[in-house]
Amino acid sequence: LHNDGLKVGILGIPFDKGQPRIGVGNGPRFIRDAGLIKRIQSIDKNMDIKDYGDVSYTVSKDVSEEVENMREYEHMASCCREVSKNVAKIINDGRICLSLGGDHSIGLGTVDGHIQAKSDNIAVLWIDAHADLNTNKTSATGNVHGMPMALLAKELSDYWPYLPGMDWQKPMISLRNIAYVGLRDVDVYERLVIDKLGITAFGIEDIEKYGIHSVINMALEKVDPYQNRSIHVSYDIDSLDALEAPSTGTAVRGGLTLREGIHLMEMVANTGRLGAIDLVEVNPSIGSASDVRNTVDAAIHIIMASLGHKRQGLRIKKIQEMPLQ
Ligand code: B3U
Ligand code: MN
Ligand code: MN
Repeated sequence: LHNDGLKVGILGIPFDKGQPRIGVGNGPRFIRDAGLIKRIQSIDKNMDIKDYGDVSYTVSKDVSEEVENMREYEHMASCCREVSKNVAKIINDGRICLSLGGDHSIGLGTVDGHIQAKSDNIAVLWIDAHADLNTNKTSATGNVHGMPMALLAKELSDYWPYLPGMDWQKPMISLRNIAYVGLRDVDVYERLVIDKLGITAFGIEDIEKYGIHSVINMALEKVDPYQNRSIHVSYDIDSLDALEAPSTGTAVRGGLTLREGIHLMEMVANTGRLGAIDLVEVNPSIGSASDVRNTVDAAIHIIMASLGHKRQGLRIKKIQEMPLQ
């Protein structure tokens, strides 16, 4: 029998201006250099993997205006426009799009591209310690990596001023189609919005209470009730505990274990409807060499689980290779 295998497209997005720390732009290089493609290929030799390289952008004239309390706005807007085009193209090529960040502001571009390619029929799991749901009026930092969800949400479009050079971006996703998992560092206004709009949100205490398996089942039931949507997982590495993934800009203790992160990705892989994954906020300039190694390795494990790698705890390795009696 001919096995076609998954088709995957890799997109590097070395963008670091959504937050103040240098280094996060090197995430794609470190993840690739740790053998990403070889390790993905080891899941299934029939998997068709194509590396589309890194996104580049120039700040165009129409984005040169500043927007209040959005640092490096013109860079984020210009970069995300390119990201969106590239992600849409990769998905239209029939591939699962794996985007390597970069900081999480690029989630605006990746989700937008996925929406364009799948004409709105997508569900988003935002796996993060943070809600990334600030507008420029509520943000205490002005860092745009704390804003992509608010830019994407239909329900919040009235809370933004006119954003020059963002006409390509339609806040098209309804907050009903998104679910948070792993929250534990949420700002006051973000909390208010989550409560007021009834956004599906599983904090770290819910994972404690119900376990990751039930939490993901509940989340998928909410955002993809008819099991017909293309699933977008935007995975912020800081969802993991700071001990598991220390090399990230805003590490928070008390997070997901790597095992929980892997399990949730295995569950998404099992749906057969994964359309796009973002793996963001790996910052190789933070921590020791072994911190960086652990963080990059955690990222690769998460990615592998999303692409069908199965842990072998109770499984016999390759049943078809065992001699028949
Ligand atoms: N909510 C804060 C902090 C933050 C958001 N995302 C990260 N940190 N990684 C903010 O700046 O909006
Ligand atoms: Mn984030
Ligand atoms: Mn985060």
